[in-house]
Amino acid sequence: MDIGDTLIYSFDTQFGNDYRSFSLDPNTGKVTNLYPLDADGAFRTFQMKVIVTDNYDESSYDEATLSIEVLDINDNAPKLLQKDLTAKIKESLAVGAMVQQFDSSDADFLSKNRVVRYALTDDSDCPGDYLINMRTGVVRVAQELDYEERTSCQLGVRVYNFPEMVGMEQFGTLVITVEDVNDNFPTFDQVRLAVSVSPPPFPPFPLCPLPLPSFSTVPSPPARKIYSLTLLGFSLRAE
Ligand SMILES: [Ca+2]
Ligand SMILES: [Ca+2]
Ligand SMILES: [Ca+2]
Ligand SMILES: [Ca+2]
Repeated sequence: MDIGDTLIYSFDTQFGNDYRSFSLDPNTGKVTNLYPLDADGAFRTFQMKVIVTDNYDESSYDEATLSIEVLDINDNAPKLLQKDLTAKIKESLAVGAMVQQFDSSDADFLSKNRVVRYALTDDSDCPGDYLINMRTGVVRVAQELDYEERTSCQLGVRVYNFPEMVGMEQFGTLVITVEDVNDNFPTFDQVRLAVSVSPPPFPPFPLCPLPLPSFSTVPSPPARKIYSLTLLGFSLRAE
């Protein structure tokens, strides 16, 4: 470079198309991106040629290759594939059995920015009944269920990046419906019942209307309430 020379910078437009994403200050050589850069998209690396000329002698020039790699940062929160899930289970489902599973995706490029964890939020209306695997998102029964005590439950679920970063999270819900099974024995209101009948007439004996013991049990629709009693050789069956 001679004293008084002015250097002019420009892209070599014969060398690919990557230069179209950048501007080059012809006087300072400063390269600026024209569009937002995104390591998570298809354009993570760029390569272009920069030519520098002496404005007094354009035959005098030099060139350099400029390679640009866009580095990934954690700028995408994990997203639940389905935010709101439901499940129907029987009250007899064993402790530890799977109820439902949350799944998620994370658009970040580097695996370290895609590490996700799952947790139940504190606003569940059945605390302690269920738990979620922090790594797999599988929800399981945590303690014995009882339809007669609780017939449904809404769980709040949070998926978040680990290590935690502000805003890198999403929330979902799981509504669980508990179905009844016949898990209660019927019980009589009276364990002893006194019945008065007239002396049996001559055979054939007519059927005697008998006061039947009242019957009670907690609701269990699938169950039929059947009982029978034997009196003086007569068998009586009621359903
Ligand atoms: Ca992320
Ligand atoms: Ca990213
Ligand atoms: Ca029960
Ligand atoms: Ca039941």
